[in-house]
Amino acid sequence: MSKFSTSIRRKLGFDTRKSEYAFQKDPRVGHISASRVADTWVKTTCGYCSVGCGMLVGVRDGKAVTVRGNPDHSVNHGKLCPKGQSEHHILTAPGRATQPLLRKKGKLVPVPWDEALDTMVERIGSIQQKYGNNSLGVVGTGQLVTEEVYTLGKLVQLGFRTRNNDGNTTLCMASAVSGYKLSFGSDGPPGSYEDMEAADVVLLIGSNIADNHPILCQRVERSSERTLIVVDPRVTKTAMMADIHLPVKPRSDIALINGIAHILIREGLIDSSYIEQHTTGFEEFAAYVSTFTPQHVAQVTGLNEETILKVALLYGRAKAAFIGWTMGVNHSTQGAVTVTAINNLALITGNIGRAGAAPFSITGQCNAMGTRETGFTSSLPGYRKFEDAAHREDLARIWNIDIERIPTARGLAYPDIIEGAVSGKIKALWFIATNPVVSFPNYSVLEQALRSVEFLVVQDGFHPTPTSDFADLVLPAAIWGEKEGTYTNSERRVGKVNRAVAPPGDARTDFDIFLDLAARIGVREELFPNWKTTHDAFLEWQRVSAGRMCDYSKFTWQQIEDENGAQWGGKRLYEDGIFPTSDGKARLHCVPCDPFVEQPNSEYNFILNTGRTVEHWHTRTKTSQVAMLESMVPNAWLEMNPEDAKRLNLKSHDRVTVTSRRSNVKNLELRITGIVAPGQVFMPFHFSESNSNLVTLGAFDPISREPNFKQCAVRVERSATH
Ligand SMILES: Nc1nc2c(c(=O)[nH]1)N[C@H]1C(S)=C(S)[C@@H](COP(=O)(O)OP(=O)(O)OC[C@H]3O[C@@H](n4cnc5c(=O)[nH]c(N)nc54)[C@H](O)[C@@H]3O)O[C@H]1N2
Ligand SMILES: Nc1nc2c(c(=O)[nH]1)N[C@H]1C(S)=C(S)[C@@H](COP(=O)(O)OP(=O)(O)OC[C@H]3O[C@@H](n4cnc5c(=O)[nH]c(N)nc54)[C@H](O)[C@@H]3O)O[C@H]1N2
Ligand code: SF4
Ligand SMILES: [Mo]
Repeated sequence: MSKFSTSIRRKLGFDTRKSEYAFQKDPRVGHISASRVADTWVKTTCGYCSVGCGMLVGVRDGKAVTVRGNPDHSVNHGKLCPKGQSEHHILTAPGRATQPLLRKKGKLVPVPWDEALDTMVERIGSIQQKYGNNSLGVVGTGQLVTEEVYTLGKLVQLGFRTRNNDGNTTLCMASAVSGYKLSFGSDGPPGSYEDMEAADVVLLIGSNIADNHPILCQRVERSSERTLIVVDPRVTKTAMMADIHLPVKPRSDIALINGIAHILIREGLIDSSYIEQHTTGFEEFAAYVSTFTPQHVAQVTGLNEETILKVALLYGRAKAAFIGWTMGVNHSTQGAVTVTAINNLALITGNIGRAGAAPFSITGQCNAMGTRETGFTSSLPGYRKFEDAAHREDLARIWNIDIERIPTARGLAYPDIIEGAVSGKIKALWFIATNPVVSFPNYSVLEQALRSVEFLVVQDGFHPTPTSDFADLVLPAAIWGEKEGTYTNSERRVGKVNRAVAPPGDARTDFDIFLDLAARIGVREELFPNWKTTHDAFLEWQRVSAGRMCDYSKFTWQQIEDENGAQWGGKRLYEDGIFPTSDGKARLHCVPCDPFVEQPNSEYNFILNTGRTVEHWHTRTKTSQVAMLESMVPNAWLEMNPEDAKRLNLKSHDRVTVTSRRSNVKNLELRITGIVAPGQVFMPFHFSESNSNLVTLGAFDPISREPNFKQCAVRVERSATH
């Protein structure tokens, strides 16, 4: 447990010995009840989003009683958003899972750990014996510490010997990963947060940072030195902050980006020497985008030609331009190629590898990056490739195992694991720190999968959850605040995560559960020799990542703790313009703009968009337990434009039903607002009781396998009154 330094204590305005007294007198703090006065402060990193804010958890009598932003942390300079600010409340929430539960005669009943894990090993073993090793599907998460993700990958692929290992990150960042690989030859966000401040043009595409990465907003505060352009069909809070908002028609982004490239080439606003030295495919690309005339682009996007021209000129004339994107880009059947289109823009203008200049995926979960780097899912640990024999040899040597043990191709991606369960290929499922009943698209297929498998394990910090209700075995896990390791944020900053309190009841860390399972299947000594703590996993991961792009061998746990994080790869990648491709050059891609899959028609006449709000986190296992957050947004809603509401004769707060070809969601509170354009509606996906994924579409990007969460066709009616 690390106590925070005297300098921080002084900055926070209280004396080391008399902290209670000083806190209460601090006018910024107001009155603090004695029960919230900490006796110890534990330095850590926020466990919600990928911004990666540094924080201090105040502990008193073994309980987390308060949280403060770490004033010395370069990411947040002491600030926290409402979720971070109330994070300690989740640790003692009544919904925590505290004991293993095994389904007996149809009911989940408490069992000791030994029985739980023996049963798991026995059931999975007999299923694998009967149907083959790959009949086990495992779905992990971007919410474990890196050391746990690394351990899980080895355990699943080398211990349980199934290739069908993926994570909820395929619902999230997979398109960014695929797009980076297609353009640059490797994953890895090239820039840093400070590039947002240094840029004179910041273009955010499908990214609502005001709700979802609030602490990044201070980086793009209004300034005469910088133009903020936001591309989003909705007038989000982020769009309201912008100098220019481009309310594109849903999924017309590729046309806009190609159109900007066309104007840049036409106007000579490109960096010919960068193109010549560091890219391939320019001639073909230039010919391809020449058909994306402003006139054509205006028609596809719904923007006017002057605006398109203005934005292109701003981008082209910028000394340094930054493009950030999030789920408005990734959540699409064309997600991966949209990312390459974004990368094209950066490459032809040389806006990469310089201060203020980067194409930059803003990630989602606190440790989505850690899973990408260590993951044994869509690639081998350390951004290595399954298909590269030299990479497999590397790992076999470090792990001291036979190279034949390492698969030569990735297994099924998450959506294909689910389809596999429906078709009978997958017979056992193990979910770790993810809640697919609320988060996976097209619920009815997911439900079929959960009901079809012979054994379902759900390992979660909370119970019941909509998914753990289906489980044959529930494993109670420690969560953020109860374990030690690292998270890596969007800007590749590895931050230290510390244990402030003990987990409740019999809950154990995911790491302990993994090692215990390894012992029970007889691979602990072979795969995890002498490992006791997550630090042992970190030490091995340092060796595995050494010399790779995501090199963790350059810093120790202590260093990242003391220095409030360290960025692997430094501030920015590709400063030398050399890319990890066969010829060292980045690839320009010709990207067609196809209409999204399920277009509205006369019966399903609205386009449904789904997403987030600042107060809630995903499926609300955590934030529904925090009174302040839950009371601010207690229920789901549907946003509709006044024009449509008038036509349908609906009033604000009416209860409405949203129906797609798959199912419906009833009794949503109607919000009539100009935030959404006519013909479009929006609902949050946070609420299991009004589950947006009952109606969303099971359509996936052919490259990244990411779902098209952001558009499907629905109709809206007043809900029947009972
Ligand atoms: N408060 C809060 N913060 C979070 C999370 C949370 O649950 N709650 N989750 C975290 C995670 S895991 C993630 S991935 C991030 C997600 O962060 P964001 O991607 O910012 O979140 P979303 O609301 O899913 O979608 C962003 C925007 O995409 C827009 N969009 C929809 N269709 C299109 C389109 O065709 N083109 C364009 N250009 N835009 C479109 C939507 O209107 C929406 O405003 O947030 C992280 N931060
Ligand atoms: N319609 C629609 N659907 C979406 C999206 C959308 O925009 N629209 N967004 C998608 C995106 S980007 C994402 S990232 C996913 C997120 O979807 P999920 O991964 O399902 O979301 P969470 O609610 O974060 O689920 C994490 C689970 O892990 C548990 N947990 C937390 N910490 C720990 C831990 O340390 N150990 C263990 N074992 N359990 C823990 C929590 O209690 C929770 O049940 O949703 C996707 N689904
Ligand atoms: S912005 Fe993200 S990392 Fe920072 S406090 Fe909020 S949820 Fe936590
Ligand atoms: Mo996400």
